[in-house]
Amino acid sequence: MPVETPPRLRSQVTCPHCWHVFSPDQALWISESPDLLGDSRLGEMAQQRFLPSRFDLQANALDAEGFSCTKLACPHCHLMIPRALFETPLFFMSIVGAPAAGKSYFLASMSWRLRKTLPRYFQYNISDTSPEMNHRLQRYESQQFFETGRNRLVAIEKTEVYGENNNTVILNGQEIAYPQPFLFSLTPTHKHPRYSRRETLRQILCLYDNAGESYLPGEDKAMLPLTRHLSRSRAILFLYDPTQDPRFRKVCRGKTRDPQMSDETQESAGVRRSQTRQELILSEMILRVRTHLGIESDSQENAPPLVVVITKADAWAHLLLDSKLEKMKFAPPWRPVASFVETNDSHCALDVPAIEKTSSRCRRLLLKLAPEFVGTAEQLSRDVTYVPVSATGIAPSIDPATGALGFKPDSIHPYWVEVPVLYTLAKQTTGMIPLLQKREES
Ligand SMILES: Nc1nc2c(ncn2[C@@H]2O[C@H](COP(=O)(O)OP(=O)(O)OP(=O)(O)O)[C@@H](O)[C@H]2O)c(=O)[nH]1
Ligand SMILES: [Mg+2]
Ligand SMILES: [Zn+2]
Repeated sequence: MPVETPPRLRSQVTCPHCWHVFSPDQALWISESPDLLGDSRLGEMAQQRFLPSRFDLQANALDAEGFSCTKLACPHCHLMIPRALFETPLFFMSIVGAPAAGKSYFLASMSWRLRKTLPRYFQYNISDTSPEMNHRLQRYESQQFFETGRNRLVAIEKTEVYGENNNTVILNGQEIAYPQPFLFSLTPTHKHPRYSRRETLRQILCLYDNAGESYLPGEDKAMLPLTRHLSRSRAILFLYDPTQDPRFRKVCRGKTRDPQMSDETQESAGVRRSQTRQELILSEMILRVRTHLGIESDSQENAPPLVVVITKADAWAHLLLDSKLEKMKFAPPWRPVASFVETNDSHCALDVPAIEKTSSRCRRLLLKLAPEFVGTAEQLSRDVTYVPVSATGIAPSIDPATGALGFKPDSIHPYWVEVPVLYTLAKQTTGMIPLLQKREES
């Protein structure tokens, strides 16, 4: 067995809560003694934060009562930062979209599928960096995929702008609400072809589940900096929901039973729709990215790549599929490049030409039905990819008792939900996910 060398401390750490960048020696420690309560930023019930002067033999700080402490906190917002962030780079990705575009469903299905796909096909382990911080997402995953065998509908609640999704901090006497980050540690297994360079291949994926309302024009406030992660993002996933576009609803009429595709469906039937058109939300997002990154208004330099994730594909993908693709039914876009006989696993490469071909088809469809959206998207970045996904694989049913939309867990079969993240990791990092560049004609 090779001897593991301990990972090196990073010279700079980015706080996943407030995005403050600091050196590890500025980190605060969180006291353990039950008598040391009260913090200037987090209130009187929070454990005290402190800069240590005494350590135990394991190099853990000792608090004023002599308790050994293990948890660290950000020097700016005082919120807890998992220790893994002091050793592993953070890979931020922003998920943006109108209210009811399908962000929370997408996030839950994506993380559930990544837990399976990454180890099975790409020889990567994925784990919750902090189970406490990922708690809400885990709850969604369990509800959607674990509570099978029950004959009742389940639904993910609407994300509130202000509530359990935020951490509140007092800065200069003002209450500031930051969004709850979700963190996933990605580490290559010993079967990964570049395992010998594993130190450079570890990443912590950082995602947020904002309410759609926080992306509306005028909603980016200093007291509610809920979407400032945009400026840290290595890629932006903009979720476009065709069921919210009357032009898509028109061409899908009679072709799907999804209540969201019906013009007649009212809010009382459980269907939510944004009051603001989706390309206006995209324009607002572009403005925020440019403002926070200091990019000139018409420049594409330094803009992050944009993945337009077209949600609820189960309701509209018939517009895209030719008979060949129809047969493939969104086959996973990766192919084995090596196999391991003893475990029956394989190591796969991402089929980039297949993804790009699907992207071109989606772009053509959007150009036909929503051309202004394509125009706006391609103003931000030269690098725009269109990826269809379905977080559920099926249309929601209306619960006769409550009138709300829901799904039977047994009937949920997502497809392509992990593709936007795999594609981004493959393109933006070196060696994490191999790419199949040239299309092999079949
Ligand atoms: N047909 C279909 N419907 C979906 C899918 N994913 C989500 N929905 C429906 O879309 C609605 C909104 O989904 P959410 O994930 O809550 O939307 P959101 O973007 O998180 O909305 P906010 O929290 O308000 O910002 C839900 O009522 C779901 O029934 C999908 O893959 N297919
Ligand atoms: Mg939501
Ligand atoms: Zn912070």
